[in-house]
Amino acid sequence: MDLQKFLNYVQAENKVEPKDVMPEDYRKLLVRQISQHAHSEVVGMLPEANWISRAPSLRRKMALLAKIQDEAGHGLYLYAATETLNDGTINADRDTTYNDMLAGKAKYSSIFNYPALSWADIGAIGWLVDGAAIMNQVMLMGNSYGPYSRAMVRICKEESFHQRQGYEILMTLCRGTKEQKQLAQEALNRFWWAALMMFGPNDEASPNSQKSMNYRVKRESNDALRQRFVDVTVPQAEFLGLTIPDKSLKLNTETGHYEFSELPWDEFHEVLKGNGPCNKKRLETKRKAQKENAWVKEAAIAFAKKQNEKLVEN
Ligand code: BYC
Repeated sequence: MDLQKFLNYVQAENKVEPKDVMPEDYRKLLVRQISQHAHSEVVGMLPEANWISRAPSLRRKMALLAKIQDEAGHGLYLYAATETLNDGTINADRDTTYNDMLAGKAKYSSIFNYPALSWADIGAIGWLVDGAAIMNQVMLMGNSYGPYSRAMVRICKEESFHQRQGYEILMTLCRGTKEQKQLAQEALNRFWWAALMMFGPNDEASPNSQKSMNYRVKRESNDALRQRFVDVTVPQAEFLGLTIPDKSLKLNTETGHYEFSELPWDEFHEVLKGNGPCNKKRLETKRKAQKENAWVKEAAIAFAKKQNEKLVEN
């Protein structure tokens, strides 16, 4: 495999497809990132699912249910995209990657290790978490691996509904009573730093960035995307009448960008090590669901086998 030829190919904006020859470390990087992305989608359903039965109206419940179902769909697209990278040397099938996550060997986004404590948190998740995810995923639509890039196009369309759903919940709370507005402010306080950490470590502390950029998986750096997110989100908070919980936040009129405080990186590393507020609970919930729902998978496999046998007979 001529590495330089491959780099020239992806850097000229060509797409790599599953059966194409590709460097082993490109394949590995993709399996790591796409499967972790898939895990984030399915673990990300948990904090919100906790509020389905407590949504304040039927309309809110329907919108939340639809959003959570979308996340399951995103997980499916992404596990399917990961499986296209199975080549006999790297095992990228769904059971393997999923079990790596259940065993705590594979990561999922740090943000889903925080609890959703009030209804306003559901608004903050849509506005900030889906908002941050869109910022990252719009960039990923242009990544060099065909199946990942196409999955991103579809996912981004759905994410923009999710973001608006969250913002609208907060807009309603902010136009409500003093207590409702206070709930919205507390949700922003809880989710602001955790949302900024979704973009990953600072560029100089990001071991995967350089390779990922060379291979055109990442198109922009962690810090560049984080800055863009802050720049678009601060005016949205002002419109809601909420205060970003960062005393150092200020607009630099020369650059046109907001300057903000250093992130709480110790907390980020603790969450990645499994010591966040909900890491253990999230994995326990997923392990329990896998055990209790194993019969569904067995029934689906038995049904598919029967259908195949019928096809062969005819
Ligand atoms: N959380 O070298 P770096 C959603 C890890 S779900 C946990 O910068 P990279 C939604 C990183 O993996 C959408 N781990 O890495 C669903 C690496 O460790 P490994 C979620 C993190 O890959 C339901 C190490 O730190 N979006 O929208 O170049 C409800 C060093 O980092 C995090 C995605 O999954 C983190 N925040 O860049 C609502 C996007 N940050 O793997 C909403 C896809 C870093 O070497 N992923 N790490 O052991 C990416 O774009 C990139 O993987 C990242 C990190 C930007 C996250």
